[in-house]
Amino acid sequence: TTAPPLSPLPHDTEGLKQSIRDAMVRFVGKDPKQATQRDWLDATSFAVRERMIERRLLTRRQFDAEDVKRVYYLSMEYLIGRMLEANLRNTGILDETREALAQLGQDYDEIVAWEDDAALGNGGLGRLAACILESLATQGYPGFGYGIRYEYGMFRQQFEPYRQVEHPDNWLRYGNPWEFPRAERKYPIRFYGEVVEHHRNDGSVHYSWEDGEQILAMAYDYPTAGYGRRNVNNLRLWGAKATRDFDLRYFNEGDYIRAVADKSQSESISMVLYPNDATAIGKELRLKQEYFFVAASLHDILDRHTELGYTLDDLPHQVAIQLNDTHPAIAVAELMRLLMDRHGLHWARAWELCRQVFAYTNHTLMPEALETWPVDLMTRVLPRHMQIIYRINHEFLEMVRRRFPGDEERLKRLSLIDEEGGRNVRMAHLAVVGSHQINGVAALHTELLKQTLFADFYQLWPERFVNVTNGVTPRLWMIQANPELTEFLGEKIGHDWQYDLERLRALEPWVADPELQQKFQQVKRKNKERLATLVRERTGIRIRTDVLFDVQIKRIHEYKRQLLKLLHVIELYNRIRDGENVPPRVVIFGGKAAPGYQRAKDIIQVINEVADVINHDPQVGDRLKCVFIPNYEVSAATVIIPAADLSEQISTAGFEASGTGNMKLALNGALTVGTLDGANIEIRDAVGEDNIFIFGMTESEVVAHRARGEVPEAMLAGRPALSRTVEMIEQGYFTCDDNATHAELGHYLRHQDPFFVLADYPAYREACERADALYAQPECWNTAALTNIARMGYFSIDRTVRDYAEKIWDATPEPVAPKR
Ligand code: 26Q
Repeated sequence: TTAPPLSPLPHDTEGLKQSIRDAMVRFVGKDPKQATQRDWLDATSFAVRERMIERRLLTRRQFDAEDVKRVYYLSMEYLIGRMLEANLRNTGILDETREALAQLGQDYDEIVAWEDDAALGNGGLGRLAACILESLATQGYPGFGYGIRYEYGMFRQQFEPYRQVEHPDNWLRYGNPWEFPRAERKYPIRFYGEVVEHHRNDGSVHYSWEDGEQILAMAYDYPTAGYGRRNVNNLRLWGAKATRDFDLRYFNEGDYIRAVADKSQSESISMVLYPNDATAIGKELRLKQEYFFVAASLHDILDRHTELGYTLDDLPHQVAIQLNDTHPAIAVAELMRLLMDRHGLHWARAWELCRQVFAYTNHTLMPEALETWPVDLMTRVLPRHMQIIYRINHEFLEMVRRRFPGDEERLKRLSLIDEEGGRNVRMAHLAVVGSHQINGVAALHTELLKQTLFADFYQLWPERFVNVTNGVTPRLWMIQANPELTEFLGEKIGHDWQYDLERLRALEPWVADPELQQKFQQVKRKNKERLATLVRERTGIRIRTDVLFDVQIKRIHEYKRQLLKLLHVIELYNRIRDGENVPPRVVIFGGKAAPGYQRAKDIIQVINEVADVINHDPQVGDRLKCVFIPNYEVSAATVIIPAADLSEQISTAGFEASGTGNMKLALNGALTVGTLDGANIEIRDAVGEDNIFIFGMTESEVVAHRARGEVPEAMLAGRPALSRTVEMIEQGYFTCDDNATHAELGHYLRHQDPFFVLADYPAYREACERADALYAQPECWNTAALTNIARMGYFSIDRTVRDYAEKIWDATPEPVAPKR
């Protein structure tokens, strides 16, 4: 088949203006005179999407014509944020479109703000997936995302007035101009049913999976544009659709209402994102979601592979599949099933291919976040997969037995089935044995994986474990979020850093330059004003912009220790009321608690109550403000991060796999106050000890401290200020109606404190004081901040993606056109 020639669309202001006007009539169906701002958003989006899809087809043609290896990223989450501005920027028509809208009498900034965030993810893991896709396209890799088209993304957070309440995120309510529904790309996905054995004449046994229920997975494509290149890749999200069988089954019985109800029941698979980011839940619907998108994606990948004329033997040369945590790990069993039951391969050959294709990224060491599925549940929902998992386990444990004869304990530790407390499938073990490479997301994290969680596997296959330190995309987190700093950098060192972030180093000779520092300070101030406006609009609180902005933005979790920051805030409050001259600051929190995570929700409530007391105390005035910005999301992050002076990265050492907010904040010239955890360690190595405030127990000190088993309360001895703070919480000083929650939280700190908030507090307070002291010397502070920016090159997602390409995928970039 010959592809039709494409007539290129104009990319200048006049041409864009025409396209937007046309789209208003042809797609939105409105006279521009009647159009609302949302209509302008839609019309503009259509004009951009036309230009992207054109490049998408050209990119595909080139990949198809050449013998490229394709990389598939399987992730349950993509935390993308707003798409219009990102697509305009990466397509290279942002300025022209802004001008076109102005000529049409519209304000660009107001228009883009109408778009809902695509919040198809919880936090770090989902945002990393979005950054990786953007970088794959920017660097010209043939890399494609697969995921779920949740109809409801991450819930919206409100405070009523202190407690978190969740509201559904109906982001598709008004339609979505960015997606291309592919009605012809529908795959049937089976659940339940049973496995039938077939005995052939040659004595071989074959299996088929039959009956049960089927639903359809339908493709929705989201083009993903590279920055400064013509490459446009694809993110394919699957939506659940009922099969026609559904109708017939009940229509014949005349039960029409039930038929329609069952239809919508089966379509609920892709209805909602599970809002848990640190605790695995054993819900049947979650398992069905995982299998649903994995089965559809693998079917699609194999179809494309054969359509392109390749054989199964070519699979490892043409295809790499990256598993984003264990959420898609059932893919290992599914590919085995397809290769054997559908394509007739023998076990050994199928297993060889599988192992060469898959690689697995781990994002957590926390036991409660590790996925396991009850064997009973898996047997019922995915009977053939359970069978295959048993066989994988059998072959694997036989191998272990040969290498470590008589070591029964080792077999138990390594088994894919956890036999303690009911039988459960360990998805991480399935992912490890099914992959040729396993990676952690920061140096410390990978070392801990090797020494603890996967120690036995590391002993078997040391060569399979590699580190790939996370990164962030400078396109969103610098160019888009911080246009003023981008311009400032452009004036001083040009624009090369946008493609090669290491080139930020060119800034180093000038970090102490007074003129440059003054400009930097002006940029920060403008960004603070932008944030102050957002804070006023969302909370009614007025904050000054001439003081230190101290920011902790991330999911709420005990191990991330928002409580440590809160104790410090309360101590500052006490010192102000005691008449001490405390340096002024604004403390900003943002982040969501999983709806079922009571402790995290209590922490939010208490922070809000403490903030309310402080913010209304006339004795405090504007020397201290504390703000919890509701509904922290990607679009809010792009306003908060450029305004930050201090970046709070204060997790208990050994618990934060990497962190990526730490990188975004440092890139925008915030100094980190942080523990030696996750990527903080590598950030310290990059920026130097003098340009970061490190404090607290190291990972091994945490282990030793825990082993001593001291009561947390003992940490209060000889610490009157800290004791007073804890007492104020437990005595309900900050609440008028909910003493119970405060008393409970106080008790928790005194008697449980599983993440050593009290033990690390003195060191933390001291680190905050070092920060205050440096902030009092603006030249020193600005030098350190600019040095942070200059040395953040390593934390570009482009470096991360190249590491994956070289260490794991063996993939090479295929740029469609040189940089424009
Ligand atoms: C699992 C089973 C059932 C329901 C939900 C889940 C689930 C969902 C999301 C478990 C974990 C997550 C998300 C984890 C996550 O975001 N981890 C973060 O990943 C970042 C990127 O590598 C790291 O920087 C962070 O340190 C890590 O916490």
